[in-house]
Amino acid sequence: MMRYMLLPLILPLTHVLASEPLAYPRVYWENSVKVWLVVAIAIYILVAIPSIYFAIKYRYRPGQHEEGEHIEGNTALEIVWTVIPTIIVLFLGTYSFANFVKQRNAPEGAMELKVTAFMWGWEVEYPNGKKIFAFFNPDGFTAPEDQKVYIPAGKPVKVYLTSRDVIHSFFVHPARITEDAVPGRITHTWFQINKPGEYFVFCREYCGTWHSHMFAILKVVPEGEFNRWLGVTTQ
Ligand SMILES: [Cu+2]
Repeated sequence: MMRYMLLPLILPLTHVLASEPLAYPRVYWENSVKVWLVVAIAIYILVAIPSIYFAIKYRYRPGQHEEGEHIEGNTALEIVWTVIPTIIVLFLGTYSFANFVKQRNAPEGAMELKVTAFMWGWEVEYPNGKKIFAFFNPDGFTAPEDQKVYIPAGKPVKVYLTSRDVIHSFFVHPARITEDAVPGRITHTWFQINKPGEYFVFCREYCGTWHSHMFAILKVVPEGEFNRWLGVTTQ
C-alpha cells in the first residue's frame, strides 16, 4: 500500500535517472503531468485528512456548543493560505509553459518533412524531393516496404503539414504528439525517435470511411542507413 502511495513521488525521480528516453517531445508533456500529479495528490492529502479529522472531532452533539462561537478571522492564516497557493500556481504555470515551448518548437537543425494528408493516406516529401506515399490498408496495419516512411534515429524531424481534402490529424504515436492537417493551411509539429524500429502515425481526426485505417509506418533506422536510403552520400 505504502509503495503505491509513494509512486507519484518516485516516478519523477526514475525519470530523472533514466537514460535517453524513447522519443521527444513526449518527455516534456510527461514532465508536466508528473509534477501536476504530485502537487494534486499532496494538496488532496493536505485537505482531505484534516477535513475528515475535524468533521469527526467537531460533529454535532446535543447540548454541546449549541449557541455557536463567533470567530473574527485570522490575518496570519489568511496571508499564508493566499501566498502559498499563489507560489504553487506561478510555479505550475511557468514550469508547464517552459515545457510547452519545448514541446511546440522543433530544435535547431531538425530535418524538414512536408506531409500532405489525403483521403486516406499520407504523402511525405523529404528535403531532396524524394516522396513516399503511405496508403490506408483495409486488411490490417501493415504496409509494403516502399510505403514505409524512413526516419533517422535520434534526429529531430520538423513536419510541415497540410491536407488535400478534409481535416486530418497527424498523430506520431511513440512521440505522443498530434497536429491537425488542414486544407489551405500549413501547420507544424516535430518529433524525434531515438530507438530504431517501426512505429505508427495515425490519423486522429475523423475524416471518412477509411479514417480508422489511415496510418503510416515510420521506419526508424540509424542515420547512415537513412542517408543511404535517401540517396545522400555524406562521406
Ligand atoms: Cu484522416
